[in-house]
Amino acid sequence: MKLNRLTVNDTRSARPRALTFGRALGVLAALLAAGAGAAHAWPAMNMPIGVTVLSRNIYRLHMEVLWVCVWIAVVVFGVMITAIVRFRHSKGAVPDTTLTHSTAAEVIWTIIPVLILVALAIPATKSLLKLEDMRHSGLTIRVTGYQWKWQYTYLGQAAGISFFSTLSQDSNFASQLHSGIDPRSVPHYLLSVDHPLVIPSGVKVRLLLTSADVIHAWWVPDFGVKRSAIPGFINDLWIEVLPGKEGVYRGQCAALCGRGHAFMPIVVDVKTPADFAKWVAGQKAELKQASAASAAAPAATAPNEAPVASSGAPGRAAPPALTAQVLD
Ligand SMILES: [Cu+2]
Repeated sequence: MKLNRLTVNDTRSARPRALTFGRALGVLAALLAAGAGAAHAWPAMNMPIGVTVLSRNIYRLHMEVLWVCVWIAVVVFGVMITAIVRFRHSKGAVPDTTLTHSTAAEVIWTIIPVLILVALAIPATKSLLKLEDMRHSGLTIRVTGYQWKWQYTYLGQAAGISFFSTLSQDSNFASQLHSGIDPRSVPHYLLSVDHPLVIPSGVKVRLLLTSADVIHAWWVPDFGVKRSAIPGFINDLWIEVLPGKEGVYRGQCAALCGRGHAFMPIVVDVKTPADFAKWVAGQKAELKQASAASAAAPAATAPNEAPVASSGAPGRAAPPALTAQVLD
């Protein structure tokens, strides 16, 4: 498009137009800067950075792509606004009807986006490959979804430890009709369990996910992972919580799995490797005690203890009456 110079008939001064053009660019720049700045400065608006190797990797990729998008927006909208303001009809511009095709322009506007996409695809592919790389894990845990609870069965060095993780009693009581309990008074309402999954920090933990009934999904936002637990299939994912980020992290089942879908939260207690080793030793001692007691009196099996390496239906004792009423 050619710009026709202003004619003498145009009596408007150039100053107000210059101000309008400058103001438009200023507003655009301010909006872009505010948007990009907010993504950094206001974590609530952005995706969580997380505490694992993978979540940090995903966040870094997300920010790289965001900045590429910001700069594309600056260039594209900048050119568009410049064209709209400077080459407007009221300023005397007339369309150039002679330019109907330009091979050079087409090559340029094809090659530049292709190069940008290739540049983005390289780190994205690296992250995807990393997500799927299950090698060299230090601990493997089988996770089985049930309507509506999770079972965690440790393999390898912690083999023998297996338990169910169900909604905590206080959330369970408060969730019932006419309970008279204000859910806001319950800490971590619907996000707390009786037995959290316990894992060590600084160790690559591989989770094998499956389900005993319908499709569930294991999702902890701070870990940057979510994967379906499908009956008859084994999916896997890995978590490596960064040292120094020990603590309790919460998530939920992320697949609509029935009436009690909202009542099967996920809680993960991340311990230092030394504390995790102590926890494993304690659990094994309890198991030994429980099996000795059950050998002496089979009816006295501790509640919430599932048989080791069990398959099919869980062998846990009947849950408390209230839990059974709500979650059966
Ligand atoms: Cu579920």
